[in-house]
Amino acid sequence: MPTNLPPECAKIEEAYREARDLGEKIRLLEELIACIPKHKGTDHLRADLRRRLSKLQDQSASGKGKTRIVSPYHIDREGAGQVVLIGPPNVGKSALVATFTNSNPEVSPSPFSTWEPTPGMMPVYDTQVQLIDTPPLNPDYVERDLMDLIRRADLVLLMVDVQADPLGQLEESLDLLKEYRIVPDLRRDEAEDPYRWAVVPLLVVVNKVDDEEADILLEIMQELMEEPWPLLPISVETGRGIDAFKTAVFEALGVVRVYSKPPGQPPDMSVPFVLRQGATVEELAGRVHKEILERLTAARVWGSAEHDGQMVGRDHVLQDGDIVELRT
Ligand SMILES: Nc1nc2c(ncn2[C@@H]2O[C@H](COP(=O)(O)OP(=O)(O)OP(=O)(O)O)[C@@H](O)[C@H]2O)c(=O)[nH]1
Ligand SMILES: [Mg+2]
Repeated sequence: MPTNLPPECAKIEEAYREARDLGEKIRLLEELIACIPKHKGTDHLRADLRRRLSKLQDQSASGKGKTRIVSPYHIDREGAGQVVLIGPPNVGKSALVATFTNSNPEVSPSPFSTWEPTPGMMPVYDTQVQLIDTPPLNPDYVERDLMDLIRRADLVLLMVDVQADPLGQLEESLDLLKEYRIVPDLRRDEAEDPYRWAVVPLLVVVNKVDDEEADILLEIMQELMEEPWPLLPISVETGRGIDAFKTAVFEALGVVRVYSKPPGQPPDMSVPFVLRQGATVEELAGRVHKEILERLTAARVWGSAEHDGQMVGRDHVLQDGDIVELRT
């Protein structure tokens, strides 16, 4: 919610958010734009709202508006997990998604260039992780749907710029999340009411650590840091730290890859089943086929069992890289 809008605009804004009818949304957005005082401080906000308006007008012209409006922030989870990339303007969020996934959000030297979330799939090992680029965190205009996306995420990556004021960016971003009752797991004690607050797994990505000179900035950041934030230093531009970044993201998702093998045949090593850590043979069977789950008697496991091909029961806990032959 814009914190510095005149009260009459805030009311229109509220109504705009609540509206589910496209015509109504367009009318309220036009009213909102007219209401906002025109000065330099509101430039970005007004530009952002005008872009939204033109998008809604396009939708209306193409006739899509007869159905309910689906928020662009409702993104179906795909692959090994949904990772939401957030942070202040201009830190390189879109650059990361554009460089390491199959999607291509706009990258720009000027801040506030992204105004809509864009998901892409990032290959990690032999799986794909869903990485979502988002508009910058902006205390003047918070999209509630973005906060909901963050709450639902399997993992949140908060990106800061080592060449700017990374610790300031970190604190400001966390303050904003806290206003919306979201805290990172490192600060779970700050969640006042476990039912209304969301505790999210969060890693801090420090971008633009391009070279040795930038390493010094990173060291300074680490020295000044008062909490043990899990830092992932990278440079999207030069590719430094990217492999370690991908590995850390995969590990933080808390999943394992398991390969299934039909009896008497070699395993299919091309596409693993991705299960949560702690998942059992039974859960794998359910994933492969409902019928297999019903008829499952035992399984042979290569990897986490004491010896290769050992017979295990339904509740054997699988490990990353296991090969499993399900017996029915
Ligand atoms: N030196 C350096 N510049 C980078 C790096 N990654 C991105 N940039 C530049 O930083 C600027 C901002 O990049 P974006 O990806 O548009 O940043 P963003 O976080 O998506 O910005 P908003 O959409 O405004 O929130 C662009 O000029 C990029 O080329 C990096 O690793 N090193
Ligand atoms: Mg962007």
